Amino acid sequence: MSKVEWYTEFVDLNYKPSKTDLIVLFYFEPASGISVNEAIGRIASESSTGTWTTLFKLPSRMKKLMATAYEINKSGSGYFVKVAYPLDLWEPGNAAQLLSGIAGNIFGMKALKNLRLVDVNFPKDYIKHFKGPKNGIQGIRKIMKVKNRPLTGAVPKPKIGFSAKEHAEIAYETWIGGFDLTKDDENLSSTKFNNFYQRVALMTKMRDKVEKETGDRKDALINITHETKEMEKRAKVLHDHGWRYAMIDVVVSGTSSVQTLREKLGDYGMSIHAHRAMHASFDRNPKHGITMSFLAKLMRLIGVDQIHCGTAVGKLVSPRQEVINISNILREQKTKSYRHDLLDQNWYNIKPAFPVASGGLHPGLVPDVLEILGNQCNLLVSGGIHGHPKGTRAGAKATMQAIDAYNSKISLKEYALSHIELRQALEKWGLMKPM
Ligand code: CAP
Ligand code: MG
Repeated sequence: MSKVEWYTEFVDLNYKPSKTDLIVLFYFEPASGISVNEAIGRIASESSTGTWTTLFKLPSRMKKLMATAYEINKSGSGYFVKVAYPLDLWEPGNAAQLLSGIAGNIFGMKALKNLRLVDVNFPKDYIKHFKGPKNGIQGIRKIMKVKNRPLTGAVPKPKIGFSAKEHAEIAYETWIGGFDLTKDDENLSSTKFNNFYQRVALMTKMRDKVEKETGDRKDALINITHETKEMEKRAKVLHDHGWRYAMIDVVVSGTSSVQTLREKLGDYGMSIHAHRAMHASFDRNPKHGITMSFLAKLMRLIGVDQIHCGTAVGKLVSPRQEVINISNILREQKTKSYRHDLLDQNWYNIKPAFPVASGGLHPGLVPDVLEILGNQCNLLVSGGIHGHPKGTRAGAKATMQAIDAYNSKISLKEYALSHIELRQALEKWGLMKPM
């Protein structure tokens, strides 16, 4: 039978990528009966110009658009492979089209038992078509007037069910306890018991009250997630009420709406807080899906100012090395490659973004998280303040005391001797790591 497949034409183990190639690192396991070469040929082919069979007509210019699988490394029961993509494959500034290519059909190929998109190196000529964060780390610190410590925030808990009035009252307690931010939860948008527009109005009154009482900058991560036109409308309402952030659930909203809102919020000078709800549906399995570090990289490129990175010690799965990788990708101007988990990345003029540690945190875990992330992060401690024996305000104070203790290089135990709210928090939770 004549040769009907041409996958192996997408493999060249001696290929040297050009500086304009976009490089993708995949982990894969071939299905039984499929050779490594056939597997990597399929990955490179199906994510660029190929299909399953040789074609009647193949204009010679197509060769210039073919991806090339060029470097393989064995790892456990699978392999890592690097694939180089000619830049002309990718529409400038179109994140959704990139995902349709490198994270599309290839995940469904029968020839692969597992496939994981690990990381991407974006060349300068690709990066230059994206805005990156509007304010970034330095810009946010200037706006919020917070210098050398993490910014702190909390979500009212239970995560949904409060009226707009109750929500604003809890925000007041959170802010007066010393926190910078009050955050909507990922599943709060506008409900009959907590209408978005009413919440904004009441939160604005409370913010102005606390800013007057404390002289500190206070703000909120108010969730505008919805259909894109409504998101733009809600962004304008936040801007008109003097808010400096908007929150978007970026995975469920999709890269296209995040790009649209980056334009709109950028015009208002506002920062984007990116919640990553649904990420664990594709990043948790170490053998299949898409890494959180790639999602974080793509979101920094599009232009969120901060995104959740996990905690390594909290209630949600977030391996320590992954938290470190994500925070490096978000904060550094030049990310160094690490084993097979990370490719080099020069960010050129793209501003750094804040990693956000959240999920099962309480004052007793603050040193563990700051050990990993340092002060250049956001700490969201929600159940960990609203569950304090003396309530929200005391819980926020206890968390701020734990941060001060860490930065003064004093143990929590010693610091708690002279700080009652921290002592009360340690009496309830100690150093427990919630499951
Ligand atoms: C945390 C949280 C956050 C998760 C998100 C929640 O509340 O508000 O959404 O942290 O996870 O709903 O669970 P607690 P991640 O502080 O009370 O746990 O940050 O890993 O994306
Ligand atoms: Mg939440």
